[in-house]
Amino acid sequence: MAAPADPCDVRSPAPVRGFAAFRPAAPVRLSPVSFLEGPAAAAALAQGLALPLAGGPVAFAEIEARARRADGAVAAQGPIGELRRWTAEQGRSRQDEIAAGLAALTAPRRDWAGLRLDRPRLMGVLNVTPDSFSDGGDFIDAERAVAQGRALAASGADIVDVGGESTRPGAEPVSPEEELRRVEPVVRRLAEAGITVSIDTRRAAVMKAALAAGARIVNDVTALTGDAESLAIAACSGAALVLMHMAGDPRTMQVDPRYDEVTLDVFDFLETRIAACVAAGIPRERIAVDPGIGFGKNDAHNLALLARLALFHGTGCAVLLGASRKSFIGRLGGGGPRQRLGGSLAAALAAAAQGVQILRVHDVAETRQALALRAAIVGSAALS
Ligand code: HH2
Repeated sequence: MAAPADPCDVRSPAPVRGFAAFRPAAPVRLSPVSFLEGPAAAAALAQGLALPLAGGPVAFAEIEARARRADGAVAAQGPIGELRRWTAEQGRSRQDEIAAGLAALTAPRRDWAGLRLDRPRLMGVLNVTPDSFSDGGDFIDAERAVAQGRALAASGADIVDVGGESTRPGAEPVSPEEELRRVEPVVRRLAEAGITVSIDTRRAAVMKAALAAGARIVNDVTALTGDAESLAIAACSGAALVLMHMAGDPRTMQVDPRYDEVTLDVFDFLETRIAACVAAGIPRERIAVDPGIGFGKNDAHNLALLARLALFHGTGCAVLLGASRKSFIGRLGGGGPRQRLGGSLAAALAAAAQGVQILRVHDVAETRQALALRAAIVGSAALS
């Protein structure tokens, strides 16, 4: 007769159980769940039943703890009090690990790129490319790109993210000279207009020129691994950074992507890149992390990450999400790249509910409206 199944043998994304039988043998990652806002959050915080997520305003009342094992992951879920009781019964190093994890999840974030992170901030997408999946060719002309950047800012973008190379699946790289020719005048003119500009590039030469032209943020889909010079440039520039996870290279990344356990793999990669930045002299508060939706991920991977975005607050950094108009929305909900507003808004609202601080979106006015309504509703939820 087969041995009875271990009650804690839970392979992600299977449902998880309480902490009683949780016996991890690897580092434990903490993913907040049971999110609260408005008066309900205030009441739960006052009673010690919840903790603030990255300083608030979102709070969380439960934790899902996850650890690797040879065949996937083990997990346990329960109220914060249950995690605390379980932790008190563990050895010293596990206690220290959980304390550090909770501290990273709850600590208020410093301003990032001059922006307070007490509400979701919008990064408007501006692709100065002929071939981007979402707006390719619309803004390849510098005049039109600058006008679009101004329009994004006028409709509520806190940041305009300027890119000169498509990183859509299957995209061919462009030369650094061509990328620079596309983005430099656009960055310069938007920065001169007082707009906070981010440069979306994986090339050190483009970062350097864009920063000299007034960009304040480096957004690198390779998390500063794509160019040997980029870490040093990011370190000495003082710019804010976005470190994104990508599995492989845009040309091939969607060919059968595989992970041991996607959320833990992405988390560990980002932690490694943060450590490299910190070792290079970049303070953690200058870094935002991004799980990289659609970059070497199938639909199940994307959904697992979207369902556990709050895990990434455990890096202690701001969290950024770029789900806008991406192809998984079309596969799950229908519609070509320009008919994915509904799905993009759904992803943005789900991210806001998990305390994500920066949303990279194409449809700034619409996202702003959705977030304003969401904030009004959760803020006014009466306690009765
Ligand atoms: N997605 C794209 C490009 N840059 N940067 C971050 N941090 N996060 C993302 O999710 C992200 C990104 C791809 O979207 P888009 O710019 O619209 O398309 P393309 O790469 O085809 O230009």
